[in-house]
Amino acid sequence: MSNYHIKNLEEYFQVYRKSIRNPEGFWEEVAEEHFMWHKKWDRVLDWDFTKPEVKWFEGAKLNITENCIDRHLRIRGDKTAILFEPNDPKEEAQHISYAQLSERVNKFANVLKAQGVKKGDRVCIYLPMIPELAVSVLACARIGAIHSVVFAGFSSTALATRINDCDCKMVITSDGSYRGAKTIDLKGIVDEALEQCEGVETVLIAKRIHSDIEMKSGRDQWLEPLLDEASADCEPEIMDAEDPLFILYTSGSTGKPKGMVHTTAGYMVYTAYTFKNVFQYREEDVYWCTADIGWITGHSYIVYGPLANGATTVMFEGVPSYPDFGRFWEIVEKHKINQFYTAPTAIRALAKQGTELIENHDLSSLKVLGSVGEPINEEAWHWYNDNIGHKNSPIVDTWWQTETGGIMITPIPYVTPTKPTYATLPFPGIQPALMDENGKEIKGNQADGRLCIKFPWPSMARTIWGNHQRYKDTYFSAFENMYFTGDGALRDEVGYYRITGRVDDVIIVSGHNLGTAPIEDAVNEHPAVAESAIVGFPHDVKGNALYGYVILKNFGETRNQDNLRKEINQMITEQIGPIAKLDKIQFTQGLPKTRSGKIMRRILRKIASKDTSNLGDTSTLLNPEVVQDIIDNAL
Ligand code: 6R9
Repeated sequence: MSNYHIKNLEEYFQVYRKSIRNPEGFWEEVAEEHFMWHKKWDRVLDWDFTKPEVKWFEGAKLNITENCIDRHLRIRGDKTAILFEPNDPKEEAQHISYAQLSERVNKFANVLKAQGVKKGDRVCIYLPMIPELAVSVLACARIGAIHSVVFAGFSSTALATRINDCDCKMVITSDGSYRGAKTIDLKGIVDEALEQCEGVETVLIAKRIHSDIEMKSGRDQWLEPLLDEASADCEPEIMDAEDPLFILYTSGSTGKPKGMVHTTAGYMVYTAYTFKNVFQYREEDVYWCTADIGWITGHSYIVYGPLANGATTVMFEGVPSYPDFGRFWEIVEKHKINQFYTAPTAIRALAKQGTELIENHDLSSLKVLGSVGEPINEEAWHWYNDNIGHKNSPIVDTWWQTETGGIMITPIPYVTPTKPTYATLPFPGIQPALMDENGKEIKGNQADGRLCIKFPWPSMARTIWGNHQRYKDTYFSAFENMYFTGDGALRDEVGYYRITGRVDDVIIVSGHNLGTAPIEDAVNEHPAVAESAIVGFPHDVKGNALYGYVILKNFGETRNQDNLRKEINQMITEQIGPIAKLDKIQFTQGLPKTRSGKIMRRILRKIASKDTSNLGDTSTLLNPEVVQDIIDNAL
C-alpha cells in the first residue's frame, strides 16, 4: 500500500510533487496496485484540451462492478456493504453484505438483460434513497448500460427533458417514496413525464410505499417478481477504459441541463483513491454521506468510491428534520458512524435548532467530518467543529463538481492543518490555476481569480452527451488550454485555496446548482408574465435563496399579487421542482439593461442583497431610471 494512504504533511507534499512531475507514472502506480483489470492499458494518458479530448488508461479492459463487489467476496463477503437506514426510525435498518449485494446486483442485471437492455443503452433511474437505487446503478454498470440517475425531487417536466436528451429506453422507479411525514407519488410523476417520451419501452417499478398505482400494460412491470425469477449469476460485460459509465445532468447558466458523461476506468481509479485518502477510511469503519445518489456526491461517495474500497456505506432514506432535528445524531450514535459527510446547508439548518438534540447522543465514534456543495461559512464551520466534532474530528471541506467526478481541493484529515472556510490544498494530481480577467495566470500566493485546472485528472467528464461543442464552449474556451470551473477562488499566503463562489449565472441553493435561465423560462410561461430575471441573495440556511424580478404583461394586473406569486412558484415546481421556488418575487415595470439588451444582473443582485450603496455606474444603461424604482420597491 505504498502511496495509497497519505500519512503526514511531508508525505502529502512528496506525493503531490511526484504526481505533478510525472502524472502518468503516478496514476499508473495507483491503478496497478489496487484494482482488478481484465487487461491493462496500452497508454496511461492521451490528452488535448483544445479539442478537447482526454483518454485515461486507453486499451484497458475492466468492469467496475467486479472492483466494487466481486473482488471483495472472498475477504469480506459477510461485511456490510450497504447499511440502509429507512425514513421511519421505527423501521429496522438493513445490513446488506457484499455477498448479498452481489446476488442482488447480478439478479437485477439479468432482469435488465431479459428486458432487452444492452451495452451502451441508456437507462433512466428515478428512485428514492432505497437499496434498489444503488443496486440498479450497479446492475447497469454490470452489463455496460449507461445509467442516468435523475434526482427524485425533480418534476415530471425536468424528468422528461432528461429522459429525452439521452434517449433512455427504460425507466426504473418505485410506486412512491417517503420523505419525512409525507409520501410522494413517484410513479404518477413518471407517468406524466412519459407522455412526452416516446422512446421509453419499459418501466420497472420497485415497491416501497405499497400504494395503489396504475400499471400501463405492455410498458410497466413490477420489479420483484422479475427479480425472483432471475439467476444470481451474471457475467460482467468487459468494458473499455473509456466506455461511458454514466450520464448525470447538471444545470448550466443557459439552456437545457448538461448531460455530463463519465467514463469507466479513470472515474473508478480517482473516486476510489480520493475516498480512501480524504476520509482516511479503515477496514472496520462505517461511513455515511448524507447526499442523495441523484447527485454526483452520491454517485462518487456513496456508491462507487466506498464500494471500490470495500467500505460500509450508509444510505439514508429520510430527511434531517424527521421525526425531529436530532435524526442525524441519532443515526450517528446508532450505527457508530466514523466518517460523516454532509452539506453546509444541512449544517446551518441543524445549527439553528440549538444543541439540545445533540447532547443526548453519543457522537464519539466520529473521526472525520466532511462538507461539500457550497462554500461553508465561518459560523457553520465552527458550529460543526465545536458541537459535532468536539474539536477533535478534522473537517474536510471538499471542493469539486459534477464535471470533475471526484474531490479536487481538500484537506487530508489528520494531515493537512485545517482553516475555516478554506478547502486548503489540491489533491495529488490536481493542478489548479487562478486566472485574471485578461486570461493570464496569476502566479504566487495571495492571489484572487477564476479557478481553472491546468492538467487532466482521471475522473473528469469527457463530454456533454450529444453536444461536444457545448462542452468545449463551456469549459475550455474561457481560458486557453485550461479547464474553467465557473468558480472564483483565492489563494492565501501559504497556498491554501478558498472557493469564493460561482462567477457565472449558476446559483447554489441549499447545495443544489440552479441555472437562472431555466427558472426564468418557467416563470415566463405564466400567461401574465412578460419578462423576468432571477438572482441569488444570501440566506442564513440555504446559503443562497432566489429573488425574482418579474415584469407583468399588464402592470395594473388586477389579480391579487400574492396569488400571482403562488402561481409563479407553482409553474416553477411543475417545470423544475420545489427546490427552485423563489423566496421573493418583486413585480416591476422594467429591468436594468445594457445597450446590447443584456440584463444587468450585477445590479439586481445588489438590490436583492440590500446592498445598494455602491451600484457602480448606471448611466450607461439603456434605462437607468428603472434602478431607483426597483430599489424603492425592493422586498
Ligand atoms: C460536488 C458538487 C459544484 C459547485 C462548484 C462550487 C460549489 C462544491 C464546494 C463548493 C465551495 C466547497 N461547491 N463544493 N464551493 N466549497 N467545498 O457539489 O457538485 O453539484 O456539480 O456543484 O458547487 O460552486 O462549482 P455540483
